[in-house]
This record gives sequence, C-alpha cells and structure tokens, in this order.
Amino acid sequence: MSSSSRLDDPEESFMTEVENFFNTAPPLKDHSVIEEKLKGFIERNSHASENGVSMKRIVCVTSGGTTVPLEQRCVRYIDNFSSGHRGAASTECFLKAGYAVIYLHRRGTCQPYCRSLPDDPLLECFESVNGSSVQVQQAQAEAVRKAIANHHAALQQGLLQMIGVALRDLGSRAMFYLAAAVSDFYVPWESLAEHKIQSSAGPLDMRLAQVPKMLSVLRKDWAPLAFCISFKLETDSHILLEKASTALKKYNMHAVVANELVTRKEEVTVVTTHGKICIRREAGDDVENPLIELLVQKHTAHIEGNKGTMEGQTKSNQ
Ligand code: 9Z3
Repeated sequence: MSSSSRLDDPEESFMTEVENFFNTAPPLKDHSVIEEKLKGFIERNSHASENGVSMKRIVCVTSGGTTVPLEQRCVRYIDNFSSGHRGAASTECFLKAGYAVIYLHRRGTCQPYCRSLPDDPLLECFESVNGSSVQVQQAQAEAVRKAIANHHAALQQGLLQMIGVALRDLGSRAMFYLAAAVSDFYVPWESLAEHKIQSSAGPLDMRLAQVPKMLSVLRKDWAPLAFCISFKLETDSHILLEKASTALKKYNMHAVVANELVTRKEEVTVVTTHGKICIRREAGDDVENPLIELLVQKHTAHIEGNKGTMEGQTKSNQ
C-alpha cells in the first residue's frame, strides 16, 4: 500500500501514528532483562493447572502518573497529580484474590504494602542503639512490622514489580487494570531540544503532540482475549459518566471505572454495557476492596464466556 493511500484510511493512519510513536522514542532501558524476567514470571505463574489447562490468573496493573520531558537531557518535565495509591491498593486486593500481579508503575509512586507506613521521613522511623545498631522507633514499630510481613508474604506468592504487556498467550485469564494517569500530550523525541532550554531566550513556546491512545491496539492486537479495565478521570462531574460510556464503546473495554479527582478515594462508578454500578468506600476500608471484588466476579464470567476460545488457544500454544 502506498503511503498516501495509507493516510486516507483512518485505521491505517492510526497504526502509522502508533508505529511512529514507538520508532521515534528512545529505546527502553534494559529491554532484554525485563523481557526475560517477564517471561520467567509468566511461566512460573502458568503452572497451577487443572486437567492440563493453566488456571492461574495474571493481572497487569498500571499505576501512578507519567512525566513528559521538555529536553532530551531532561532538566524539566510536565507531570500530573497521580500518587499511585489506586494501583498499589488494587494490587494488594488482587493478590488477596489469588492473582499474580505485574505491577507497572512510575518510580517514586506508592508501592503495595507501604501505604500503611508512617508519613514521617524515613530516617525519623529509626533510632540508633548503643551507637552501633539501628532499630525502629517504638511508635512506628507495628506499622513497619505489618508492612514487612505483608510484603514478604506477597513476594512468596510471586509479586514482581516489572514491566509487561506480553500476556497474550494467557487468553482470557489475563487482565489489564489500567489505573495509571497516562499523559495525553508529549513532545516527540526529535522535536526536543537536546540541552537545557535557556531562560535567557525569553518566554517558552512549545507545541505538545497528542499521544496515540493505545487502548484500542491493546484490545485488538496485543491481547484480544484479555479482560480490559480502563479508568476515566474528570474534574467535572457533569461529563464524567458520559465520557466513561464513550470510552467503553470506543475502545471496546470490558469495564471503565469512572472517578472524579476530589472524590476518587471515596467512590468510583463501574460502567459496563450492562449498566453502571456506584461503589462507595465503607468507613475504615479502601474503595479498592469492593471494586476489585466486583471486577474479579466480572473476570470470572468473562473466562467462563470464553472457555472454548481459551482452551483452543491454550492447546494451540502447547
Ligand atoms: C485513574 O482515574 C485513577 O483512578 C487515578 C488514581 C489516577 C485517579 P491516584 O494514583 O489516582 O490514586 O492518586 N486513572 C486513569 C487516568 C486516565 O488518565 N485515564 C484516561 C482518561 O481519563 C483514559 S486511559 O482519559
């Protein structure tokens, strides 16, 4: 197909945009190491089996915000608000429900099992004993002990924090839970200044390109049988549910979790083709507990509905 006819076809031109996005980005650091770890993780977690068919479920949780560099040798960047709390809390709930979790997060954001740790600066949690050893301050001891115990228990069940979208072969047992606040805009690598932008040059005028939405590629090409949950965040409650319903249809998601910036820790609405379910946080609990419980039920129905397809796929992969 010639490049002009490619551009006439919206589908083709979108795929060209996606290809350009990846081709012009700097290569992923440690690509092969991550790939190996991911392969090993998936293999280890595909062992639990019933009648030769693997039953273990794996979820890829994306979490936290994204930064957009303004220089190649980055000094400045555009950031967003996301703390990673949703992804970290949800990861704990998925592990409790028996899932293996690939936790794809931005460095510096909330980590599973660390949410209960005190907000005090790290060094204030410890004290020096006899000038030679270090111990946790009495006041923080219980919180730190709990976080360590939960973290180690999860590691034994296979929690590895690593990148991954290579879950295609798991068919419908794979879930994508896309809670990260991914930037909609970026400056393409080749348009970035190499060195620090000089303020002496006066006010900065910069054009941000749109990041191609990868949700449809994920659904159609990367993992067509996987159960896919995306999130919709708005600050205007009047448009939130409408936008979530549009995203559900447009990207063919299995569910879209709608949340508002200020109430996101209190309530979310799960939008599916069957309707909308509002989930509120109970006192003393995280909203992620009832949310994941509902999504696990929906994932079970999805696996049941795909049984023929999944078994066919598992056999053809053997
Ligand atoms: C969310 O809506 C998450 O629930 C939050 C969680 C980022 C609000 P925190 O990390 O917050 O606990 O502080 N994530 C989705 C964000 C998003 O960018 N969705 C896109 C959109 O709204 C669709 S992929 O357009």
